[in-house]
Amino acid sequence: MVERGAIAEALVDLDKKKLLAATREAVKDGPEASREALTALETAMNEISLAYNRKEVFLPQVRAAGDLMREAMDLIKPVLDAERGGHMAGRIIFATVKGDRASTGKDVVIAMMEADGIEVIDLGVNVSPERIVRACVEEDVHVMALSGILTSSIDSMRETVKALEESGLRNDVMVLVGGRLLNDETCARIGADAWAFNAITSVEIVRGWLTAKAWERRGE
Ligand code: B12
Repeated sequence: MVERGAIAEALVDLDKKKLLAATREAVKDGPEASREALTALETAMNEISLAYNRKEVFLPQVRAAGDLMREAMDLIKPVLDAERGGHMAGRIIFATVKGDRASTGKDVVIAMMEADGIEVIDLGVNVSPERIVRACVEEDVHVMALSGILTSSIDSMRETVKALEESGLRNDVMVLVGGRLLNDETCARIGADAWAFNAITSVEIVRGWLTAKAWERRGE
């Protein structure tokens, strides 16, 4: 069994040695324990960003925790890749929208999706609507996931969906938006199909869309 507490605690304490040791332990226990370790990393990362809001930690600590989280995820990924044996449930595009440079939330959601067998084309941060739409065409994907944690990102998400509409592809592409600052009202304003604020819900939504080929069933 993974000591989920040990992983979260080590990340919160920025204790690299302890974090990597606890992650290696989890990885040794196999895919299930590795998935639990990913969830522990996400929970701890969210806790750290909330502690920042309460002014209990400062930006350099949040950034250092993000870097440590990525190092731990690098240990977990090969175990989950090996479990899947190359079989992927489908491919999606993922990007942090124009004007927003946040990568930590995006990276943890992507790791969770990949752990579930979803192939993710990560376009990075601060990505323009045109580039995101072009990638959908070039990669022939039917799901687009947009990340943003700034209030201004809501407008960027709206612009991205508009660009999709203008390209004539809106009905062929399901749009998921996240983070934390979104809700039903902003999701509707953006024109997205769904929103989520954590990795587990994101994975459930996207897996459901891929399995049902949701873009073919619009209006049914
Ligand atoms: C770290 C950080 C930064 C770092 C980001 C580094 C990096 N590589 O990511 C840096 C230093 C670049 C930064 C810059 C700025 N930041 Co900043 N930043 C933060 C901070 C402290 C933590 C964010 C974080 O990493 N959280 C941890 C991750 C795991 O959580 P998350 O991002 O929310 O992701 C989760 C969910 O949202 C969701 N999710 C995320 N993406 C997606 C996508 C999909 C599709 C789905 C379904 C779900 C999903 O799942 C994730 C996992 O659970 C937040 C404060 C906070 N409490 O969030 C401020 C915060 C976001 N920043 C803020 C601001 C103002 C800025 C700056 C404008 C500051 C400035 N004046 O320069 C700049 C903007 C730069 C830019 N253009 O992007 C404000 C935003 C206010 C607002 N409402 O607009 C915040 C809220 C701080 C505050 N309280 O004022 N920031």
